[in-house]
This record gives sequence, structure tokens and C-alpha cells, in this order.
Amino acid sequence: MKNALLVGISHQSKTMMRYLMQELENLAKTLNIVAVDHIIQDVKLSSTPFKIGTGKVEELKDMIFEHNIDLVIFNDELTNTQIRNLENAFEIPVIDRTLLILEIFANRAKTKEAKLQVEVAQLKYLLPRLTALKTSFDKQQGGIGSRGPGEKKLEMSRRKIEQDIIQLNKTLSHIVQVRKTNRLQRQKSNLKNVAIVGYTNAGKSTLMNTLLTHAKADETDKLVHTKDQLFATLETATRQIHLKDYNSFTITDTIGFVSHLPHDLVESFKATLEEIQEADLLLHVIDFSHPFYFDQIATTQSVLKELGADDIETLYVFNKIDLTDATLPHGFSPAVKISLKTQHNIPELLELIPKLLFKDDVTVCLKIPVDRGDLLNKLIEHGQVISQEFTHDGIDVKARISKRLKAQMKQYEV
Ligand SMILES: Nc1nc2c(ncn2[C@@H]2O[C@H](COP(=O)(O)OP(=O)(O)OP(=O)(O)O)[C@@H](O)[C@H]2O)c(=O)[nH]1
Ligand SMILES: [Mg+2]
Repeated sequence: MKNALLVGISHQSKTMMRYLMQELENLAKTLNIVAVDHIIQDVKLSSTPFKIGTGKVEELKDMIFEHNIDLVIFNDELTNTQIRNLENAFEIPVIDRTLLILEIFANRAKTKEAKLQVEVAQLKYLLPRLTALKTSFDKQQGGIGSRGPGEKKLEMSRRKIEQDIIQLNKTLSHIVQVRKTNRLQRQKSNLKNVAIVGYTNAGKSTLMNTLLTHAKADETDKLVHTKDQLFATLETATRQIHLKDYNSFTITDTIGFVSHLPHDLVESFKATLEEIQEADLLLHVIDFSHPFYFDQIATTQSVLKELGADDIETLYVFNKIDLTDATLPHGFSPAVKISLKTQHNIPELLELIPKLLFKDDVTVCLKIPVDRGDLLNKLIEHGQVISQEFTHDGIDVKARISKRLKAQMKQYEV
């Protein structure tokens, strides 16, 4: 356990500021850091050398002494010089939100891909702040969390770091290629994809597992990891499922969002997040019981925008209604209120998803040559076959299929 003071510069409304500071406190908690107190600096008084005014610097010094503080965490990003100046004044390490988030991601990353992505983001962040952070880590020996933001990397030279970034990116691009091939294969097979997005800890992975257990999934045994913690999921997982009479589709669980996700991190995780950009439907999961759920929706929407995925059809899934009896806010449609814990309204959700996903599908009548059983199989697998009849000159099929599949079947239409 470490004691920290949180510092924020008040740019936005009071409520927004409270939300951001609360979020920062939760982020710190993930690394066993207790926020003992926090101060807010009026933006008019913030200065370049210290980010905060000299009066506040003195105030903080007293608080550090009084409460036995180990570390100061800024909500806003700090420059190399600011970190150095602040650490000289406080004589304890000073970090910012970005470094904190990178540290959490580094602790959570399990797969090779996630590890590489975090490492690239860390190195990119460290590069311009190398000198300041170096002194910081010499002083405190041991990182802010269990492992520290690449302490070993701090001993490396700038040149070595630059070389490493290039090398890591090369390895990553290979992994990305494999992922892309898988995705292209799915697209070729006409499978539509649903991506589950939302603020961290909203219940995305739990939703994924609920869908897998209710649907005729090929891989029900492969449930995804869920946990009551921030950023439990750091890699996307895609599974193929089948709901009642509808066509098969794939469903992807993704990493959670948080305010001011470091740009380098979003950049590094772009490959992972590409699954979102190419989805046909987004399930935006919201922890409706959270006091700041409204701001969390906005946060998620702004990350989606950064990813260029803000125009994809979205179903708002207001989750955890076992913990709240609030009424649905206006402006979010289509929407559904559910509880994954009590399974409340899950049947409605299971109806809604395919209805939205396949709403552009069309009904076609086809005559397929008898020797093209493969086409019939394709229709059964990727479409909804309403009727089929074997006649002397072929197979008469009536089916509901996607426009994409219809184009491929054009020559057999009657
Ligand atoms: N009370 C209640 N808890 C829920 C509900 N749905 C999910 N949870 C809990 O919320 C916590 C987070 O769930 P996850 O599914 O891991 O959340 P996530 O959105 O995948 O989170 P990240 O991967 O960290 O972004 C878990 O402890 C779940 O058991 C619900 O309807 N009601
Ligand atoms: Mg998750």
C-alpha cells in the first residue's frame, strides 16, 4: 500500500471534475495506491514550470509531510520539466494519469500481443521524459505499482529505446497480420460481427459469456475472463454464435474504456480495436448503477469517435439494474435495461440483437444447380433458409440472406 495525493486542474464543470478525480482514485486503487486527499488547482492559476501555482506547491509540501505521502498523482499530463521541478520540490515521485494507466495495462497484459502493445506505448511515453523519470526512479527504488513502468527501460539509452520501438512494432505487425487474415476469412464467409464496447467494469465480458451460454455457440467452453476490477480484459476475444432461427454471427469482447486513455495506448491497441471499427453492430454496455454512468457513456462515445466507429449502429445496454431503479435517460435508442446478475430482460436482449443485426437482410428465391450442394450449405450456414425443394432442374430455395451474400448468389435468382 502506498499513500498518494491527487492533483487536478479544473478545466471542466465541477461535476466533471469530481468524476475525473473519482476515476483517478479508482485507477490508483487498482495498483494498491490509496488516495489520501486531493487538491484542485484553478486553471487560471496553473503555471508552466510546476503545472500548479507556487502557492499550491507549498500547500502540497505541507500535506505530504503531514500525511506521510509516498507519491503525487496528477490528473493532467506533465512534461519532462514539470516532473523534474515538482519532484525537486516535493522530494517524492510525481506521476500523471497517463503513466498510471500505462502501469495498470502493463500489470494486466497476459498475451504476447497485449504485452508488446503496452510496451510500445510505455516506451513512447518514456522517451521525452527520460531524464526526469530516471531521477524519480533512482530516488524511490521500485515502481509505483508492483513492477514499475519499465524500470529496466529507464537504464536504457534513448537510441536503444528508439531501436526497441521499431523492433517491437515489427513483431507486432506480424501478429496483426495474422489477426487480419482471420478477420478477412470471417468477412469472406459473410459472417456479421457484433462488438461489445463500453466503459471498463460495465459488464462487457459477463455479457459475452451470457450470450455464449444462451446461444448455440460453437465454443461455449471458451468463456472469457470477468472480474470486478478496472481493465480486466486487455485482449479482444471473438466467438461464433447462433441465435434461434437467425443466421450465425460473431461476437467480440473488447477492452474497456476510461477517460483520457493515453493516445499512445490507443495507437498501440489500434490493431486490437480494429475489430470495433469493422463491426456491423455495437453493444454499448453501461453500468447503470454507477453514479457517473452518464459521463461514462460520453467517455466511451469519445473513444469510439477517435477510433472512427461512432457511426456504427449501436444498441445501448443499460446493465446492473439489480442495483438501481433509475429510469432510462432520453437520447439513447435503441436501448434495453438488463441485469446480467439476475438475468432480468435477457430474453428481450436476445431478441433485439439479431433483429437489429439482420434488419437489412433480404428474402430471395433461388434455383441452385443440383451439383452445387456447396452453395446450399453456404445458405444454410450464413442465411436463414425458409424452404427448400428438390426439383428436376435444381433446388428451389427461399432464404433470408445479407445483401452481400445476395450479390454472390445473383446468377441463381429466379
Ligand atoms: N450487480 C451486478 N454486477 C454485475 C452485473 N453484470 C456484471 N457485473 C459484475 O461487474 C463486474 C465487471 O464485469 P466484467 O464483465 O468483467 O466487466 P467488463 O466490462 O468486461 O470490464 P473490463 O474488462 O475491466 O473492461 C464483475 O464483478 C461482474 O460480476 C449485473 O448485472 N449486476
Ligand atoms: Mg472485460
